[in-house]
Amino acid sequence: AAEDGLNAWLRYARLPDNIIRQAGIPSSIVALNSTETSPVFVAGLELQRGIKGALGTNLDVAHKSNKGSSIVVGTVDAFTATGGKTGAPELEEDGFWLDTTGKTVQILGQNERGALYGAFEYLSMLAQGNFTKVAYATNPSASIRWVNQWDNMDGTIERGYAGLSIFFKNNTTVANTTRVAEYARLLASIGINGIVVNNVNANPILLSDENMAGLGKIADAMRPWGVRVGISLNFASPQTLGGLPTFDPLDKSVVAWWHDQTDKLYKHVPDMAGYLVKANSEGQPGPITYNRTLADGANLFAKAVKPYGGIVMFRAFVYDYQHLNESNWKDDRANAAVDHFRDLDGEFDDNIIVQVKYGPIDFQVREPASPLFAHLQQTSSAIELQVSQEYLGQQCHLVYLAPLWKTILDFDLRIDGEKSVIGEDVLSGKRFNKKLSGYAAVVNVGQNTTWLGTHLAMSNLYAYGRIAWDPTVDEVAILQDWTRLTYGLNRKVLDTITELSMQSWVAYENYTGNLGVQTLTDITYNHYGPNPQSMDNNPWGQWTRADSDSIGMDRTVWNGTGFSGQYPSEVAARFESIETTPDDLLLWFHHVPYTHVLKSGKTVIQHFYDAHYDGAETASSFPRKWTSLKGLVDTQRFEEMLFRLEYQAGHAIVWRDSIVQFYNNVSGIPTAAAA
Ligand code: GCW
Repeated sequence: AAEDGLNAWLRYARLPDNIIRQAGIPSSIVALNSTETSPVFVAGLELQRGIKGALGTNLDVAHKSNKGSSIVVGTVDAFTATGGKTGAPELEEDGFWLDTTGKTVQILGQNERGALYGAFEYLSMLAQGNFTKVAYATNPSASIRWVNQWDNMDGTIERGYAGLSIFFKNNTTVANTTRVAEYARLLASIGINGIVVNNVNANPILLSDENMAGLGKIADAMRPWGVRVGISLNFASPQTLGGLPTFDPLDKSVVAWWHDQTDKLYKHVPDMAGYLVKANSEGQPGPITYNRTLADGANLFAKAVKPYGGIVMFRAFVYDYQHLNESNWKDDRANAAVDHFRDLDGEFDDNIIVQVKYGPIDFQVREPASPLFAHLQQTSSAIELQVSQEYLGQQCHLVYLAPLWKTILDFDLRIDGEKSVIGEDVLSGKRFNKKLSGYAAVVNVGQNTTWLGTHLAMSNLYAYGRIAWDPTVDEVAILQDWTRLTYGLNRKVLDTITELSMQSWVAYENYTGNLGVQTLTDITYNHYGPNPQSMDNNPWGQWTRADSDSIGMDRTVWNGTGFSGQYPSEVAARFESIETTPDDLLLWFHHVPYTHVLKSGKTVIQHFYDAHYDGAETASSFPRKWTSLKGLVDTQRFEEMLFRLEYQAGHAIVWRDSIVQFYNNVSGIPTAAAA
């Protein structure tokens, strides 16, 4: 069973015989590359494994075209070089053509990575018992589809909820890279092409000679799966590790030191994807220490990796927690990213991508989209999502995140009055004509055999990859693909997991923080459990400004922090006024009395009360609904999930009562309908 867990959605469980009979697939596999470490070679083996598992048929893998009917996987170029004829159109990088209509199944990639993705897509169909004849090309929406691990060198993981690191221990890289390769396989199956393996709060020790060699081994394990490795850097390394007197990014010795480190890294990892940098945020060192700009800092690394084709993901999550003061009505951490980056547009080298958290604060249960995307017109950008449920129940609560991400990706920023939907137009690079753009997600898998600590949490990783490939994809459809691949074809299982998952984010929002007030979780330490009192007077700038008669952050231009003015004019005008701000973001943008009447007709305070009862009620239905799957899901997963869902139902009550009581005490307004 542990092994099944590690296979996640790539279990290839045997289909029922009556379904297998309809398969009608070719009788051999041809993988058009015989180099064992190549993605196409690996794709051949994966096809063999998947078909054996799902259909019970043993197919041989050859590496040269044969005359009979076969499943051919390779690049378009390799295929046509052997005289193959294909209807494949011009493909983009990592794209592929899948044609199952002929006697030969064609899985042809623009590059080898694309061919591997095509093989996974074909297998996904087969494993779901879908033998429809198809012929289509698909290309990724964006070139950057990465995950970020927040793994520390000592083997712990920041905001990791699934055990210790699969990459590091005792300040070195692990010797056994089996799990690393298995992770790469999962990532490849959802189109992920890059990974940053260490925490953005980076330990310079990763740059020791021994660890660079270890990174080489990690990259070797992931390369066959088309996943390129990158690392997070600590800005002060020239001083703390290199022994230089300074880490000023414009100092010649510092520049030389970084170039030297980069050259050494590329000896070990010749295809290293690049660097990720968190600078001048939450105590991390950065260029501002020397009165240099963030662009000066980013450009230093960009120049070092440029000759190797590497890129720099530079995080926009920059704010100074030592200077936020709630007694100042105009202070607002939400302003920080745009304040820091607005004037730097145009100053970044072309191999730099500014990586922007989806909302202006920090992975809250509901946030408006970051306005920074509208200001990065000459600069490439990527969105940062979080598969790790840091503020969203830490994998102890079922929260399917795709619907939350969609509220951001589907949002139209109306930049300069033109359609500028974040996923489709901005992150695709189309709006500002960028080749480098896309997605990063904090994932934090660990040694736990479920990868994320609990079975259903993996739908989030799966959905992330599918959305990065195509942000317009339907969140229910991808959830159901994942469910069939992970739990089989039983209709009741499918319906139940769909129902629970699709209710889960709404429920979580209901029993945690409503109306855009943020998650109301503990902010000082672990970001888990109810702690509304910690949401004010903290130095982190995550405030609600709850007093005895009113609540919410006034982020208007006319009377507040001015944050709403960071959006392009149409959107700014909408959020500036209470009338046009949607209820679910009301307290994000406005400070109102508890008795303020929402568009729904309820008062703010009554909405809080009712939502908490509703949310807890929904959560309490989860274990009951899951129980109805007894016998339809294997015992281990059935029991383990039931345990989690029962816990969630109980914790939702704790949440409900804490929040209701807290606001009842603060406001003195009784709950009208809750009883
Ligand atoms: O929200 C905070 C997290 C930190 C994290 C930081 C960041 C890696 O609580 O743990 O540090 O965000 O994204 O840099």
